[in-house]
Amino acid sequence: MIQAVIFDLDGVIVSTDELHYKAWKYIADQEGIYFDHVINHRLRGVSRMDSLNIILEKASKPYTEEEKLKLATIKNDYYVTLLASLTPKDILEDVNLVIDTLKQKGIKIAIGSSSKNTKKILKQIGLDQTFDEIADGNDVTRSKPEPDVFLKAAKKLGIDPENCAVVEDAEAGILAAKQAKMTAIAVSDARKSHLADYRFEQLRKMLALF
Ligand code: B16
Ligand code: MG
Repeated sequence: MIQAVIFDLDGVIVSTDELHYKAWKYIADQEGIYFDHVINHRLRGVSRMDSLNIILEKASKPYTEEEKLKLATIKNDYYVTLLASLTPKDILEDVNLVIDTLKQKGIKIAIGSSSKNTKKILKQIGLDQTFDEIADGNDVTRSKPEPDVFLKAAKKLGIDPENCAVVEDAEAGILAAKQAKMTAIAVSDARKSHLADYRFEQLRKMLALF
């Protein structure tokens, strides 16, 4: 029986895709590296350093770990300034309805995100007091598709992974959910994943499971 739902943040609750794109594009241009929306798409759900390594696949010279850290810091500083533009209006469709309904039914809710900026983002969109627990990129060293962030969320909730469902928009997140032995609910792009247990075009359709 599903007792808790763990929501991915970026792409499920709010879309920060374009803000990540702008910030990574700034880095890529500065370094003379080709970067476009197709490459940006591969960064969904992937940690900051893993994202940088994907971008550097197109670089013409090798980068030291120190140089990489510097680039990731510049990217993040820029990205954080862009986050200031987010407001509650950016909450994605159906999110408030789904959260309210799950709460009424006594289902626990948590966030399981790769982002180290999770708390900042939730504050910007006015959902910082909404979730029972938050597990994010600051809680784990191995990012999705490893199951760590979802297992951490389940642990914080005090609920067995088998009784948790994950809502994800990225293939890496669906893989992470299945590795954690959780029910995987796919929305958006993740619906392409063969591993998902359920696929919904609209988030509200997941309420049929409760
Ligand atoms: P940060 P999610 C992920 O969030 C984003 O989808 C991904 O594009 C980003 O690289 C990652 O967070 C790390 O974000 O640089 O803020 O720590 O989809 O797991 O909620
Ligand atoms: Mg996501």
